[in-house]
Amino acid sequence: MIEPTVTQEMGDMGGKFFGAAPDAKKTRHYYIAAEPVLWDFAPEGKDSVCGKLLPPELLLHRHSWKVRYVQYADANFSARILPMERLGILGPVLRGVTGEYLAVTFLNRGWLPLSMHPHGVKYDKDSEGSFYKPSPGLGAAVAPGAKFTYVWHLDEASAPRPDEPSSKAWLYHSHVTGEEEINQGLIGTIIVTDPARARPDGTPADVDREMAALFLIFNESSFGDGEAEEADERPANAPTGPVQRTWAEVQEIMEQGERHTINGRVFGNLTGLEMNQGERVRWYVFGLGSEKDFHTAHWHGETLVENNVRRTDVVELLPGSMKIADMQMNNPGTWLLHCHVGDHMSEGMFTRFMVQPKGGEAVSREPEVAFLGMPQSARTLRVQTAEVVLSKTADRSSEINLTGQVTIPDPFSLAGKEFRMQLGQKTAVLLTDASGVSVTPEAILLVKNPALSGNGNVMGGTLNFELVLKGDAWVEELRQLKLLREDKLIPDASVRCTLKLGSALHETTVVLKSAAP
Ligand SMILES: [Cu+2]
Repeated sequence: MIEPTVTQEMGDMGGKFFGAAPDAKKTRHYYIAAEPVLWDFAPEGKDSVCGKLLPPELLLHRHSWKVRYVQYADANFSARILPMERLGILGPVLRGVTGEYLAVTFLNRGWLPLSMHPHGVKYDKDSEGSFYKPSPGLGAAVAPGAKFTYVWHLDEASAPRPDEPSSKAWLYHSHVTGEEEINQGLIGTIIVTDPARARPDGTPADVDREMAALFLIFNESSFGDGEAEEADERPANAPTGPVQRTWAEVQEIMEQGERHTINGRVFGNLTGLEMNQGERVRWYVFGLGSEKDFHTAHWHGETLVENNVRRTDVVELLPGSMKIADMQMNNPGTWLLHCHVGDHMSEGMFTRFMVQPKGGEAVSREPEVAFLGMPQSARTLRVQTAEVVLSKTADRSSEINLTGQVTIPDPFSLAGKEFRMQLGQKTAVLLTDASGVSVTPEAILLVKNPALSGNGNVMGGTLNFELVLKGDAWVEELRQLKLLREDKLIPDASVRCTLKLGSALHETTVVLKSAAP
């Protein structure tokens, strides 16, 4: 058991870079907590790529308790940022341009000392986030409940060289002990962009979209490498006691517990890899894990240029690899992305990416934000549809139908919690029962979480809802906001929407659409 370097009682002793606060104008502040999450390796519950059932072992053990890096909107650590679907288990993307600082306030909500250790960037000993002798820094082992602000400098030595692509990605991960924390899911990435080749918002100017893919075999067997090696040293037919197992038995158990993932998902269950024909897409590709983790990422349908040097459709990855490959989307369709190592592929290390044809049907749902870790993706509330039904008959009232997502502390009990939605100046206050339903004369709320359990606990930090705002008073509010003209919505009508849930305030802009007649 490691003695923490920072405890809750000490408060946040970080925030410095070699003894001084970094220049505030050049600093981007992030709030990241490590939190227990019940992770689902295959949320669809099937292999829709091959049209098959999942293997029995996986069907039985689709979920595992993981500890993940979760981003919050501010220092209150109450409003979670909605994770991007395509990142899967990867933590929040932290980014900046060369010369900037990242200040990362880390809160450990796990049960063991944890840390954040970055690759590539410049840090002093306290912000290294790694525990080893002699004299580990303050951020080396943050105790459960404790906070520490790491400061990392995106200096020249962390930046892309002129002959490299305009942005590069580094891994960060917990590094108190090492491997087990990565297997827990404590992994994320830092993107550094060359300002000479960046847009004003700091995104690389020569690409239109970013993707990230981590190839990693998670070990869910509860055996570490130690047990496997110990069994290795035993003669094949040595007598085994109740605890001692033969090499073959250990191998069997280890293999049953392997999850061959891309971003923590298996058998095509990583979704959100959507792009458009004509776009230039940058892939940040990573490998991590142990001696079985040699992977060959292979894309169907398109080729890539790796690191500005060679054209390929396979990127080789060893544990700890961080590679960049650019793809010009010329070939619309749905294509496979998989590891080309035979048994990894058959164990589920594959998914699909979608290239939408130009001028074709729009994607069925709101496409994800093009760049990773940008403010417009840092949302805690997302309203996916907002339909306005304007009734002209007396027997039916007008209504606004909303569907959306909001993040909540994990786990969270719905019963008796106020759901306070404000549109313009008008507010609906709803108190749900344990089944997630609330009905008032002015609104109906339905919480739609598959994991909603009998006592009204929502797991997983994301709450999906349907909300009907009933009555002409809501339409009157839209009229006050000048969003109606001659009893029709004006084009591109949008309204500010805030939701208070518990102590957290969530905000977003909602684009209103007229319901089909
Ligand atoms: Cu592989």
